[in-house]
Amino acid sequence: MIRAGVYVFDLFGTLVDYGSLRSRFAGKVADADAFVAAWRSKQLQYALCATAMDRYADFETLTGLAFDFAAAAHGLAVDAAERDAARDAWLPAFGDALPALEGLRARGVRTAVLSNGTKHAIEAVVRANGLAGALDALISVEAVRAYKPRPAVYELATQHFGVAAHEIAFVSSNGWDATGAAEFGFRTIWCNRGNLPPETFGRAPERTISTLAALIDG
Ligand code: LAC
Repeated sequence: MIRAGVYVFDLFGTLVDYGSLRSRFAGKVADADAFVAAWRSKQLQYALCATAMDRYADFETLTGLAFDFAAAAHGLAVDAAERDAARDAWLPAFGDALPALEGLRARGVRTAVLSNGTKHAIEAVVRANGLAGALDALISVEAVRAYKPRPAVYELATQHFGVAAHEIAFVSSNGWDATGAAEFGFRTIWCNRGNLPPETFGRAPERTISTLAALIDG
């Protein structure tokens, strides 16, 4: 395991599972997997655009706008109430999340979430999944009104814990997020849940794992 006193986690896709949304749209669109992938991809694109354009809107707002785009692209007619319900749907934690957090804490490691989500959304999903007791801090990008991989976002974690970047291990299932964190100076672990090829742009992660269980090996 990477020896670091602080482990910081991405939230959506890393600790909690977007995949659960696929069943919500099965039968409503021709290809629910493609619809959810398009939604997620547009959500991240809007977050990157908001950061590049210095035109911040919170992640829930961008998620709703991305839903509208993906729905139009996939021929899904939605009303606003249905869109908001999908946007705010409960996302379950991956089964490996709580044991990994608890395992790290048992080794004296401090743990945190650093997410694009609003503080309100992060708290809600962490609490609903019973993860709150295993996390020392919930850090939202809201404080800097920009999104990962802007360095100022990763800096929120070093500021919070009062440590240097190389004293933090950062865990994300998003390759681009792991790259951004590595560029910032974190010791970075890419949890390659999707069995994807490695990113080809930017600094490579120090370690690649396929589930969070591997975090507490060794
Ligand atoms: C987050 C998204 C990027 O939780 O997964 O920050």
